[in-house]
Amino acid sequence: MSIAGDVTEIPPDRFAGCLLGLALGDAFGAPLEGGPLERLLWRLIGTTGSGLRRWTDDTQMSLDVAESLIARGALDPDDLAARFAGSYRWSRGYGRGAATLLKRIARGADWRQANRSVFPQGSYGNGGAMRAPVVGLFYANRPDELAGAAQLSARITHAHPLGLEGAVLVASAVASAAHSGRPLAILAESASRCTEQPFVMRLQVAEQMLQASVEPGAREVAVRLGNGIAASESCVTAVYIAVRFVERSFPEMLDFVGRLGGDVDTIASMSAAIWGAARGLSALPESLLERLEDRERIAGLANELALKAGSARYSPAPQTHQAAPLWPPASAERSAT
Ligand code: R7I
Ligand code: MG
Ligand code: MG
Repeated sequence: MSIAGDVTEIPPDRFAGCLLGLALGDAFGAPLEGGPLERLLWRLIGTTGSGLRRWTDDTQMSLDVAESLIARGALDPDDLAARFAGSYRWSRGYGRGAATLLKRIARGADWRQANRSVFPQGSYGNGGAMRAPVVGLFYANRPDELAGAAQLSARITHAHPLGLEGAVLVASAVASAAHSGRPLAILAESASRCTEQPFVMRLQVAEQMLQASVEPGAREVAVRLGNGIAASESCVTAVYIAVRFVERSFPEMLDFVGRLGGDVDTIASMSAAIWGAARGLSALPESLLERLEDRERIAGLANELALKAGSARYSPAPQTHQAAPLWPPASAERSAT
């Protein structure tokens, strides 16, 4: 249930499913990302000394968000910016613009200026969206704060309206998945938050694809919904794939994302975070988890985040009528942010 004001407990298993799903999608998608040079590089640096699959910036920044929320109890952009900058390592494969501006923040720049110092309108890359699942989980029981928190978490590095929109979409999809896990509800509830045109149009295409009698192949999905590094080229794709595969197995979903090409690690990590929020840790394959870098650390953070989200939970005002919308309308959200 995700009715605004109706607070339901989200089991810790779903927090762990989301965070570990995200890391698995990232770590197992990374070898398939990019052109021949990037793949060669990842073959050299894509495993830890003990042979585990390394994850990339998608997971690193998500862990930064989790640690910041646990430490601060709410989205604190200054704390988060400092963590992003402190965690930056080139070997995690950050986007070029993000790498430049994180190094500027590490040297003392204020994120409020740095976030437009590479691209004048801010980045429209998917780097804000790829870490938004953590925000979606944490704010899942506070739907009136969720979009604002997702935007703020993205704005530190991705101030462009399309970069922000991707974060809102992915955070909303995770919140909906953690509550109900019902496929079409995930799509409808997250779509109701979107107003930017490339997203709105693609969400309509995604809905049609989900209702069609014949499922499109990976190539068609890549062409019609996108498989690129821009938020508008990858976030709807990830939500569509999570919804399509939420009642099937995790490896089937990863296999499909691998065949999309393009920004595979990020589309896989966002899809897998939504899938994991709906299905929980117990549905993730042990055969993949046992090969993942830092599995125990991620599981521990998920548990701490669940505890913190529970204690910071929204207390609804007494309801005077039962006709509340599933989520607050997007216009109300945006005017509050
Ligand atoms: O979005 P970002 O953090 O990158 C995330 C991606 C994921 O796939 C990760 O797995 C990692 O591989 O990188 O990094 P940004 O540098 O902010 O954006 C990514 C790219 O989008 C940039 O390097 C640009 O190529 C492009 N881009 C833009 N190009 C022109 N004008 C983003 N914003 C703009 C823009 O405003
Ligand atoms: Mg990456
Ligand atoms: Mg990527």
